Amino acid sequence: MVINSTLFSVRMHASRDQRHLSGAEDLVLGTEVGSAAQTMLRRAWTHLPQSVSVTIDQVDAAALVTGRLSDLTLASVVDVAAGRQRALSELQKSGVSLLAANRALVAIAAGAAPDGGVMRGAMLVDAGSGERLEPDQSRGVRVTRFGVTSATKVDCERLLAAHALTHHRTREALVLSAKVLAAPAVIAELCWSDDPDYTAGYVASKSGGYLRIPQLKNMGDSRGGRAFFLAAGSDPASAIHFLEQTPFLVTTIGAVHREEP
Ligand code: PML
Repeated sequence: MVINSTLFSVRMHASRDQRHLSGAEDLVLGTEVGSAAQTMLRRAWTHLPQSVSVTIDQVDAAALVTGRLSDLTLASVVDVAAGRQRALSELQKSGVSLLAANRALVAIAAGAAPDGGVMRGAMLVDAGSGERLEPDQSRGVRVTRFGVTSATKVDCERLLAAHALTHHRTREALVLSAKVLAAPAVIAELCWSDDPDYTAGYVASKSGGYLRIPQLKNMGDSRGGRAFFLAAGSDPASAIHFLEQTPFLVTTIGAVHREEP
């Protein structure tokens, strides 16, 4: 892809009874908008939605930031407790205090929205004090306007498949976390899925890359979410602006490593 061509952000959101069911996001050339939207609609339909919205916006070429995927390390843990312990120690290694890491982990495990539900966006957490910094604790901060070039997507899928990582969630989370880690003041991210059939999650950090942890919750649990940790004392405004508005395109893949059990 020629990066100075016009790009469009394509976003899908599917819901039922005001509850989020499925979402997708890409940054594509004008000629790819139709097929990107169709792929997203196909995905939305598998969730039997009541309402689906697809939003298409031309992005500001002058503001485009490009980046690389983090290296992915496959952690080996025996159960959820070990997975969560591993996440806490990885967050501490990346500069997050134990207090902040633990608060975020407990909040995601309990349902981080004020009503105990799953947030659609992410929590913003002060990496020192553990204080929640997002302006709206139900909505959270939504990372949008990001994607990956088609050639890089193919390379990434091939690399991940060689390590038996074939679920779209892994590639999409890697791409999203590349944008998150490029945001001003963000030092790390903790995430696991709210899909009750998907127990994997990750800690991504500027220093340690993307640590994929296969068990961060039990099967059948539909609580999950994301926390972005900001360097202690930082103002969240510029991180929020970057995450929600700045177009970000991944143009290079990273490597994959496997830890010995
Ligand atoms: C989500 O978007 O539902 C979270 C996905 C976490 C992916 C973890 C992985 O497979 O590496």
